[in-house]
Amino acid sequence: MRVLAARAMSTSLKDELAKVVPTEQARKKAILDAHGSKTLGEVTVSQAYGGARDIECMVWETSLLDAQEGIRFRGHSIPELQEKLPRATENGEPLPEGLLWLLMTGELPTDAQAKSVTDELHERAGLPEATKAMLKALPKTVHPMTQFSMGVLSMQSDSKFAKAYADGANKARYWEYMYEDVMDVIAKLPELAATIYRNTYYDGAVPGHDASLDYAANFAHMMGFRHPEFDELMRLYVTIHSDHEGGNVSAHATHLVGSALSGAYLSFAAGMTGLAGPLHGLANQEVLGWILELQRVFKERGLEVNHDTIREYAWETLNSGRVIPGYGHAVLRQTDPRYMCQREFAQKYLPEDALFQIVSNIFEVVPDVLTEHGKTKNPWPNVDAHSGVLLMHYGLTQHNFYTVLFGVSRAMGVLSQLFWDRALGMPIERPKSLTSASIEERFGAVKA
Ligand code: CMX
Repeated sequence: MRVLAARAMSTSLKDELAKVVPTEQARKKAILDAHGSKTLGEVTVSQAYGGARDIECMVWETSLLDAQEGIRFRGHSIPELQEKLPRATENGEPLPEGLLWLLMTGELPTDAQAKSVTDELHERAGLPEATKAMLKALPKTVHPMTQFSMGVLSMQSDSKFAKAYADGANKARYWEYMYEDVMDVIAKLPELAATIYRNTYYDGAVPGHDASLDYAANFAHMMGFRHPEFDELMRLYVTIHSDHEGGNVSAHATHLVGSALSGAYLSFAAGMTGLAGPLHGLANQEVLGWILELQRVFKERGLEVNHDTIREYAWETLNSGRVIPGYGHAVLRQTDPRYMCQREFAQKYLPEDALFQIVSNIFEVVPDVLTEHGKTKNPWPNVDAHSGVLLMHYGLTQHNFYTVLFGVSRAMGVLSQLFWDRALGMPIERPKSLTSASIEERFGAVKA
């Protein structure tokens, strides 16, 4: 009854989108009519070989990254979101449900609108029995991220978009079916992730879904955590990891696969297999591994943790041909604001934590080491350099699970955009590729 009352008071997300979609479709048409033939820039041979860095060739509505300032979600920086989005507690962290409203509609929600998203996600939650059975049957040695992608794929037969397409849906209505899939996937992820967590590290018993809690607190609860500070951490975590414009691997993979009209389950699973790579989302697992190894080696060698010993350890890593995880970025050229807000969380809640002290020491030393090393274009920490220490503090110690948390969050950004891809009628992606021989033919062969 409580849920129904809250819904009646506020506009539902789908009703709001029904108003916004035609406006945005008209806007896209106007932009193309006025500016369609203008150039966004040139592409060099280095960029073709170099991971398409900085080539502006994709439209991504939900967020935009500035190399110096960091990410803005629909125009709002992270500190602004912390101030303006609805929260569960006074002076607490933003509710990810409010962020989802913002990402989808472009407007900050009222408390009632955020609550309507919370309620809608609760109503759509629940894993199919076949998914639970499949996860249970997997060996505990299967990496949690592999389980996560498999779990998402296993639910694809419930795709309302795929069914509507098979039934001959009109293109003009794609967005309605995509909305259904997007909300269903986001709603089911906390239980999927919690089931993987409880199966892999415990006895498989998952605490029951609690619809009286917000999305992040219920997620924490289903993993087996009941600590108000951990709930706040999850709210912050799910909010800040959600989106990082369109070119990163998980976002681009979701968008690319979706362009073939694969629905939200197939597209998001593709994004998650990309997030599972160590240069992308798996870096949060790698960071914790690097810090714990540092602790182990220092203990073995009888070293104390200080700037000199950390500097030496960082050089050992670099000299052995490995990267320092959590540092560097393809686009950012400053400390990631997602790192800074996690640091502020640590300063507020766990200033004396031993691992936090190490992370702070690393922050004071590694940028100088990487600058001296002279290779990386950005010596500053990214989002992954901090999250593990916060999770460890509250007892989430299994660091090969960390990327799954990233994945739950990332769904909000990449699936909001997938919704807009269909609403705006984005076509199948098909950039032009070249061979080395074709480049030599065009510009001249050179002696190797
Ligand atoms: N440690 C050591 N070397 C690094 C480095 C780091 N943290 N970051 C970059 N470099 C090296 C690159 O490996 C590259 O070396 P080569 O020329 O030998 O190939 C050189 O510096 C130039 O790289 P770049 O242009 O500065 O960075 P890229 O855009 O190629 O790569 C990234 C970006 C994030 C993959 C890279 O900085 C990296 O590997 N960082 C460590 C892993 C990490 O933290 N990833 C998480 C990123 C955030 C996320 O997606 O979740």
